[in-house]
Amino acid sequence: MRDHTVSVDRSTSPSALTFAPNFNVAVSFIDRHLEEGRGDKTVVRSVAGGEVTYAELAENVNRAGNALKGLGIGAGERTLMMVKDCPEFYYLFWGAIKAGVVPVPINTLLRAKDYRFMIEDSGCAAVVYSPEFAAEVEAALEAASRKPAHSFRTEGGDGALQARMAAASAALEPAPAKAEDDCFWLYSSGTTGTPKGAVHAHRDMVVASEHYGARVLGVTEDDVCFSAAKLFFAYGLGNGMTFPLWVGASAVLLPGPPTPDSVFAAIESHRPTIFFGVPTLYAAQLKTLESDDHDLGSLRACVSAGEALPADIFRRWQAKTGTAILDGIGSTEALHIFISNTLGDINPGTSGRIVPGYEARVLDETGAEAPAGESGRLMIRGESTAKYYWNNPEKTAEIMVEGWLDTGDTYIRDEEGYYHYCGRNDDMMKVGGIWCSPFEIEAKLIEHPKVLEAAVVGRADDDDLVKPEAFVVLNDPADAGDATAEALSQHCKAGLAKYKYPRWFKFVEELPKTATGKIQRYKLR
Ligand code: 3UK
Repeated sequence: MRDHTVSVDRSTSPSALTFAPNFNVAVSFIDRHLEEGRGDKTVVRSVAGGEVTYAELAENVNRAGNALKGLGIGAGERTLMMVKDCPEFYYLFWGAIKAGVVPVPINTLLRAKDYRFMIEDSGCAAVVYSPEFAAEVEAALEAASRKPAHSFRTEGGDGALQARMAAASAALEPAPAKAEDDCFWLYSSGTTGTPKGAVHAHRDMVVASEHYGARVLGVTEDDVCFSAAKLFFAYGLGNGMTFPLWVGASAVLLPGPPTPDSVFAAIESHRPTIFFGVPTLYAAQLKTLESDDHDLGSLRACVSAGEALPADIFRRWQAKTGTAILDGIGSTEALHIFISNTLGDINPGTSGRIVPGYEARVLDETGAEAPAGESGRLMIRGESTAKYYWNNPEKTAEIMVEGWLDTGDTYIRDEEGYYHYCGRNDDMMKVGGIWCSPFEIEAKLIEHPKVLEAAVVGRADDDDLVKPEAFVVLNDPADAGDATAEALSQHCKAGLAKYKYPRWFKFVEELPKTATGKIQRYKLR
């Protein structure tokens, strides 16, 4: 087999994948398209304006890779990316991989404190960021005890990525690699709330793009993918980049925040065929559709993940738009969706059935497989799962057990093989599809001078979607009331990522606790 190629046999389900012994995945996703004659085809359409062809993409990937190499960033060193959804995300991510550097896309909604942790934990050689995130990223760089040798913006003057790319060579040989070698990381904050770098191999994006993208969604060259979920999430990375690149399709990129209006406008002007959202956004879009009409006629499928899609939202969306929403569960560690509804097999209110190429087990408390209809801990296995957590052998041993991944979710598999989501095994919650740690919000509340103690739990809103609710013990009970609730809400909004502030406050005299003083959040839910 030629270097850097993967053979795909679709005569079986799942597809059989065979990787060349020397396999740098950037060649399959980027350079292959020039050989296959797609050089002049548009690969990226940015809502901010501008289109990129496959030939331009390949050249810019080489330039970005050379820019990193030119700085002396060596094989296996990390480059953190706080980059909005724009062509430079593609250039930097693939340029790094092609040059043997490990890109680490980071959630751009976070704050300096979170970035500081990731900078120190990763021991990165470089941090590259969009100007929009400069205040939080630069504050983190300032505070970090272990600083990267290089930090620069994607755009805006000398020293920015764009300028460095312009000065770099347009030719780059792929760094040697094996399909199982470390390729990129994604930070996940499931389970404990402390971010953990999940280390993914070169083959992982191929596996997820083939098993779920090409086979379940049937993404082809003719599709135009649009993900409201950003590229820095594993979900968005697949939807808005690797799925289209795997089959030679194209992607629409929205650099700003995905609001119902910005998303509808992008769909109407760029006419994607597949749309990827999260339940909270679908609920907000449905509200907008009550008063405004929008043309969603280009869509052949909609996808939802990140948290469970309530059956009611599925039904209202289908009634209003004529298009089904396929709910599927994925994770950062698995890279993408491993249990899903499909266009030919939809069971609203469930996560669907296992994606061919993955295996699932539901385990009871004793570790034995639970019978159909009974709930247990969901474990999954597949070829796209992360190899280990960076710097965290304890969590690796706890969550990645003999090739199986402990999802931290409770599920029921029914007689027909549909998986029903029953909640998390820990106190973590998903808000708008994004991790939210009760501990972090509690710590922020306790900083406020009026607060003695706080406990945060998830509570379902009118759309059946979970948002944080705070139970607060005040130093002076006489302060209880709307004014204090508003002050605490502002305090949280100022110090935490925006989506994390409590939507409801309850002032209580004390919190339920165990004998050892641990808050019993389940009693508050
Ligand atoms: C929860 C769901 C019910 C569940 C993700 C698609 O969400 C993704 O990754 P994360 O690491 O979180 C994983 C956890 O989120 N979850 C995700 N989807 C669903 N719960 N129904 C769903 N459909 O707790 C899971 O363990 O942020 C989603 C593709 C790639 C991803 N990384």
